[in-house]
Amino acid sequence: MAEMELWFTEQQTPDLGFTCKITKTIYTAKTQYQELAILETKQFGRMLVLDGAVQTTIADEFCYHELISHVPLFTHPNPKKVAVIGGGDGGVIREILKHDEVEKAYLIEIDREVIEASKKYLPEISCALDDERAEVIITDGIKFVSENKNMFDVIIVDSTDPVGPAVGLFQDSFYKAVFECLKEDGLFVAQTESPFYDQDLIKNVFHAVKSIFPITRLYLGFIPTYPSGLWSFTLGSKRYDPLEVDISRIKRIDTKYYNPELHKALFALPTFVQEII
Ligand code: AG3
Repeated sequence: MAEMELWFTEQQTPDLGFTCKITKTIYTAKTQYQELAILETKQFGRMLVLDGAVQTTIADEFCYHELISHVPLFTHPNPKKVAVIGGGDGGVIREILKHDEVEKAYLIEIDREVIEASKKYLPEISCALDDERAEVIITDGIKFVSENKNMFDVIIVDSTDPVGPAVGLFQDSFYKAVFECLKEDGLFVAQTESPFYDQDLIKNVFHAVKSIFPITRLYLGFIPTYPSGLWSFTLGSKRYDPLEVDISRIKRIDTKYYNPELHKALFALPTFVQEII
């Protein structure tokens, strides 16, 4: 008898699904905040799923984690204190710690169980969480940024989609608190979903950030397992412009997606994306 096939589908839109064959359900849990699953997929290796949405996979996590980390960290000339809001899998922390000048990287995650499951089942991604320069703080990111002022050089918002626990991370009041939480020359980046499916969100976030930060830029990357593959990131900065970076001074670090030649090219937007903002 043929072996039974198991498939996981993320319903990316009401009318579209993204389906992968799975060989094993490694772990599932209903946490205080969301439903969590770690799946073994054939195509992408292990996959972290939260509330039915693919967060990261072993095969393509580098695309997202490098893009959301190295663009801001190579835009700031001397990032020493960095905070990640969300990002419980630890992938962004791993990338941040590739920068020698970073003294401390804080992971501000609301859901302890995401960190624990990632430490146990996704060691390739979570490996840097035990580094001595990393510090994990389990708390609500919104509360954290509003209670700390003038503290970070760079803040990276690695949230889930704007539903459930992450809704508040896409609101104007949060970006204002991020502004206050940054030092006088600080900058931040947030993941802001797909330019194919989330145009209203991208537009709203861009204009909210623009009304608070002197410099606001949108950049794009390709992440195979996310809706449409094309993904956006919004950067708000008090002083440094990613488009003014002297790319000849970017240090070589070990990356598979990011490189100095891409740094500015990522900000060149297709016409339909220019029209969103
Ligand atoms: N955070 C962004 C995931 C968004 C994916 N959306 C979806 N599949 N519908 C990723 C966390 C990785 N550290």
